[in-house]
Formats: sequence, structure tokens, C-alpha cells
Amino acid sequence: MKTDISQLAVMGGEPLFGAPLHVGRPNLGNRERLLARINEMLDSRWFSNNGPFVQEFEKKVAERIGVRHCIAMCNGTVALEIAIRAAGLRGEVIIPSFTFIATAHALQWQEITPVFCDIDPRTHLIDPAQVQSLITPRTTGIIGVHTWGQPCDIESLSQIAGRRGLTLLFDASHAFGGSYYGKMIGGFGAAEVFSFHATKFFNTFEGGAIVTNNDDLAAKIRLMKNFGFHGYDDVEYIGTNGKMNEVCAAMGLTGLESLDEFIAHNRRNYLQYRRELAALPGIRMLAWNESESCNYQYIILEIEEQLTEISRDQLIQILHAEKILARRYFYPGCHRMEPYRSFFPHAGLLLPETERLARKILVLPTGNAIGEEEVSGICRIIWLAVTNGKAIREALSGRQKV
Ligand code: T4K
Repeated sequence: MKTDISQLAVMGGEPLFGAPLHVGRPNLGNRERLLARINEMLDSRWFSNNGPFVQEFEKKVAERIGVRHCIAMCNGTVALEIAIRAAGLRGEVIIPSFTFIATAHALQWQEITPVFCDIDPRTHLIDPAQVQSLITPRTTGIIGVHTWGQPCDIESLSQIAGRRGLTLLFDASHAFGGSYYGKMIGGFGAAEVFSFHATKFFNTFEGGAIVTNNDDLAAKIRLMKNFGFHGYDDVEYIGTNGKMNEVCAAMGLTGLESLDEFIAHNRRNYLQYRRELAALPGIRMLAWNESESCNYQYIILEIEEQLTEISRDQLIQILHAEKILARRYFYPGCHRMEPYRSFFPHAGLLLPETERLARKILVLPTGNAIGEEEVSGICRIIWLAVTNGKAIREALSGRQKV
């Protein structure tokens, strides 16, 4: 156990961990079950194009969430692009800037302007009050993002969308397994989009899905994700290739069987982090609302620099040196990335909370590759760094920053 700052790897000591600890280390279900499915797929010679595993996966996801339709996709980004197109969005669409860049790109890719909205600093979620003020005659929709897996203020967003005749979609990439007032995320708005990327607590290697209760929209999405084909040689819409393949669906079916274990493991990690960091001044950990179903897949800290005396980036530098690969999602905010920062160079003026949060956010490793011992080790390093903030700051000044 390291007790003195001279033992920190950033000061020349040995790293605490031999192998790196990742934020997005994929969860694995039962390997034998997965391999059996893959063998079955190889024997059947059915690899893609709405195969039996994809159909079973869609059925199981829809059942679990309680929605009429699940359309599995090759990834969350293409799922977003297709949902946006199928729902008829154009002109301007309001989204939070504090999200993964894919939310914005899925619009801009189709020459729809993402209009960046600020967040509620307590939850990191889109602020419905500001959404209202961003609506213009060109606005056709709102995409709420259930950031970190917490539901956004669906009620307020639905009211605004209803009143102003806008289409409401949700980027639920982080929120598989979560609920809002007891109802599973996935059943809200015109449609919701999940990502099942390897770094998500539930993954299909690469993958995603659109879920909706709207029959017409679902039919359109099914055609669009398969080039617009209706039958062998009739194309009804402009479409693309958004199909999930059978290996990914096999991984998804196997992961679904372990979903409750993944969540239980994440919850244990979350509670341990919370216990071990609670008394540390200057560190705020985002709390899950345990009256709802949660997936606990992200461990989110805000570093209050004036209390820790060490900056967020210095803390990351210290953690990385120990091979704890903490991340600063979603720094610096979409509005500060291209092409948006060139299009809207002053967008930050309307996004003070996003700017503040992007400067202090830090995401820690969790998932079933991280256990009690790793969480303890990570927390001890954070304690050592923060309680010696001033001395470390002085020692680090002049060294290379992350
Ligand atoms: N909307 C939102 C709100 C999203 O967060 C995302 C994706 C999307 C839409 C789009 O969904 P997809 O099209 O991706 O399905 C990661 C993921 O690539 C991305 O899926 C995710 N959000 C985003 C939040 O995080 P990076 O740039 O952090 O990935 P990377 O390669 O740095 O991986 C993170 C950590 O995980 C690393 O330390 C390495 C480790 N890792 C990663 C992979 C892929 C592994 O240990 N094994 C692996 O197989 O973006």
C-alpha cells in the first residue's frame, strides 16, 4: 500500500497495477454458451441478414423492455442516424452538448444542424428549461440523452415536444436496463436508441438497437437498415446497411443471460467506491437513483479543484501512471469539437454548466474486470493524491501534463 507521495508512479515509484485498468473493459457472459452459439451459426451457414440469432435477440430485448419493436443494428451511431432519418427530422434538432460526439454527428452527417443545449449540473442531463429557449421555426425535434444511464427529464421534454409539435427521440446508448418511474427506458418518445458497443456494460462486440412502440416507424426502420429493400428486388426508401450480424447477436443473447450479474457486480463496485470516497473533500460522486432500475455502468466523479488543490488533469496523470486509465468523458463538449466549434465559435456562452462540468469530470474503471481489491487500490491512490494535493501540485509543476 502506498502511503507517501514519493511512492506514486508519477513520482518515479512502481505502478500499483501490472495490467491497465480500463473504464470500458468489456463484460463477458458465459464463454461456453457463446462458443456453442457461434458453432451453431457456423454449422448453419447463416451469418447475417436477419438470421435466427438476431431475431431471437430482438424478441428478448423487446420483451425485457416491454416495447413492441426492437430493431437490432450494427452499432449505436448508425442506429441513431436511421432513427433520425426514419422519424423525418431535418432543419435543427436540439441535443445536449455534453454527450458523446456520435449524437451530434448522427445529425450533421445528414446535414441536420445540432443545436447544443446546456445541462442540469446536478444530473449532467439536458436542461428542459433551456430546450424551450432554443426552439426556432427550423426546429423539428429534440434528442434527449440518458447520460451515464440515468433517465433525462422525460416528462418535461415530452410536454415541450407535444406543445411545440416536435419529434422526441432518446439517445439511450448508456441506459439499457434502466427505468423511469418504474417503466423501462426504451419505451419513451417516438423511439429510443441503445448502443451495445464493447465498452458498454452489456455488449454485442459492436451493436445497437432502435426500440419503439410505433408500428409504422418500426416498419420503415426495418427497411432502411436493409438498403430500403422490401422483398428481393423492390426498394421502397433510400436505405443503408445497418444490420447486426449473427456473431454479434450470439454475444448479445449470451450477455442477456448474465445481465443481472453484470448489474449486481457494477452495483457492488459503485457502493464500494461511494463508501471509500464519501469522506474525501472536493470529490463529488454522481449518485444513482436507487428507487429506479439502474445499470451502474459508469462511476462519475467531479473534482472540485479549489478543495482538492490538485487539478482534474493532474489527478488523471497520477492515475494513468498507476495504470488506472480514468477518462474525462465528454470533455470538452461537442460544441468544442469540429466541425461544430468552427460553425458555432461562441456556443460556449450559452453552455456554462457544460463548460464547468467538462473541466471537472473524471470517469473511473468498473465492470466485471474490476473487483474489490482494484476499487480499494484506486480509492487509496485518489486519497493519497487529493490529501497531498498541494505538495503533488508543486512537485508536478513543470512536468508533462496529460
Ligand atoms: N451516443 C452516446 C451517448 C454514446 O456514448 C455512444 C458511444 C454512442 C452514441 C455511439 O454508440 P456506438 O456507435 O459506439 O455503438 C467509447 C466507445 O467507443 C463508444 O461506444 C462510447 N459511446 C463512448 C462513451 O466510449 P472511446 O473513444 O472511449 O473508446 P476506447 O477505444 O478509448 O475504449 C475505452 C476503454 O475501453 C479503453 O481504455 C480500452 C477499453 N477497451 C475498449 C474496447 C473497444 C477494452 O478493454 N476492450 C475493447 O474491446 O469510446
